[in-house]
Amino acid sequence: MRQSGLVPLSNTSGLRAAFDALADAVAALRFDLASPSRADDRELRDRVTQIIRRHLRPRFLSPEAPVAVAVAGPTGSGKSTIVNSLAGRVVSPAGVLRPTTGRPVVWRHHHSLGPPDLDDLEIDVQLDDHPLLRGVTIVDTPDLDSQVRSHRRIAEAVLDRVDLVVFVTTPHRYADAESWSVLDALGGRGTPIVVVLNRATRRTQGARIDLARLLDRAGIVPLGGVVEIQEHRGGGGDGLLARGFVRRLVSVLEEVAVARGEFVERGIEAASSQVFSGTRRLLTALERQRAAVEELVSIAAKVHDSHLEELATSLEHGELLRSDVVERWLRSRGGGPLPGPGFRARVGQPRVPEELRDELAREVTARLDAARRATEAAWALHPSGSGLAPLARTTLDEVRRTLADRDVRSVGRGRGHRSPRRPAADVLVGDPERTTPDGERARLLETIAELFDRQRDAAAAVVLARRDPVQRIVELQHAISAVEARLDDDSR
Ligand SMILES: Nc1nc2c(ncn2[C@@H]2O[C@H](COP(=O)(O)OP(=O)(O)OP(=O)(O)O)[C@@H](O)[C@H]2O)c(=O)[nH]1
Ligand SMILES: [Mg+2]
Repeated sequence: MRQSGLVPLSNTSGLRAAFDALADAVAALRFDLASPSRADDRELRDRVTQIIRRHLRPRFLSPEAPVAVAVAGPTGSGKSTIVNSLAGRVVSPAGVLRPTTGRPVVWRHHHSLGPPDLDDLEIDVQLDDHPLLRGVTIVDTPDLDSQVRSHRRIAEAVLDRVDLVVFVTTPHRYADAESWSVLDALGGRGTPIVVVLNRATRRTQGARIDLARLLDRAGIVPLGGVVEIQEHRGGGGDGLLARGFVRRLVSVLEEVAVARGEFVERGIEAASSQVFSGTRRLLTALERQRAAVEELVSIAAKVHDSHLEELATSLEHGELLRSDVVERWLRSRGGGPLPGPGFRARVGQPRVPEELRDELAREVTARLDAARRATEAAWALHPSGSGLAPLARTTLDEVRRTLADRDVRSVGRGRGHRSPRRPAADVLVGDPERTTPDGERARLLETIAELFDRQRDAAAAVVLARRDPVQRIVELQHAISAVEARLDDDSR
């Protein structure tokens, strides 16, 4: 699968269509089968879909729109203060309570359209005619690390849809794990990053050097190096930093605005790389799902096989029916011998005597039910076994009908057939005086096995109903190949 490549911005309609088809194929995945990774798999599905629909698509439609920039970082690092200071007015209220910013604030030019598409999120929009906004649109985001977990999700959704990230941290927070999991992810997909060390003082030189070292180790080359903003004391009532504090950041953003096209392309590449790696992980998750389905189906098959085997053994030993029923039947026949090899069942006459037929049906039904319950119990122990629909019971009625049907039919087939037919009765009561009527037993077992097979297939259907259809997986593979082919064609 493709990593990344140059994405030309002229004539992107074919590429856009290929990405749209990929988004549809990804969005169609259900991940209905339970699994330890299901929540993550679904989140990844939604994320990949959103990156295509809300980053790539709007960018292909508005290639000329400003570079989309997110300001992100830990709570209280001064993100909102910095955005306000760039604007020269309060566009995103800053505060002493943590966390402060709960929803993204988009600061953009009056006339700018296009990315980032945040229509599915609750946002505030601040329109302005600040000269910086001709080249960049800036989004202040909620924190990545406060108690309010939803903030991180919202911030990451924004990060997925911008071309560049201004990461704001402080000498106290720069090494936090939360920050680094985001920085590593951004670095991994190649998103350009501006790193701001806010509230720097003469005593925090060591922090700046250490931060630069950590970035270097992570393979991240921040635009303009580590941009320091000095700690200010007090300040105006509106909490804005004096111009001089953000001068360096302004000039980095102006350079970004000048090289707009390059950053837009890098944004597309980062998003594409995220889509490719995300799709790869989804395909792996589907492979895991396929394996789990196979295991669950094979559990049902094994349980049914072993129950059928037990039944066959009981039958062989003449112990399938309850002994009191058998004795009652033998007594009712006056203790006479069982119909032997000379017995000829009349055409259409069932070979299992009526008195035994009901008991046989009851016993087979009970064994089927035991197999059903054992299947459910074994499934419950499997990581993907929860949430499956309950298995339908094979009813006594169905068992009766099937046994009677085969019984009469097999005799019926004997029309004009002169050879003596062994009755099923001695198979059932297992008269030890007789030679074992193997053929007869096999015939009866075959009918019972048919009932077990039917129930086992129904169990498999319950599992298969929760799997993503094979067709969907094929569509996904085709869609990703089509995007790759497009990118290869276009970059040639
Ligand atoms: N004294 C001083 N306070 C600052 C400085 N920078 C930011 N602050 C204060 O730090 C607090 C947090 O600033 P915010 O801009 O709200 O921080 P944030 O990163 O947007 O925080 P969240 O919205 O919670 O993610 C505010 O009370 C700011 O006034 C500074 O350089 N000096
Ligand atoms: Mg804020």
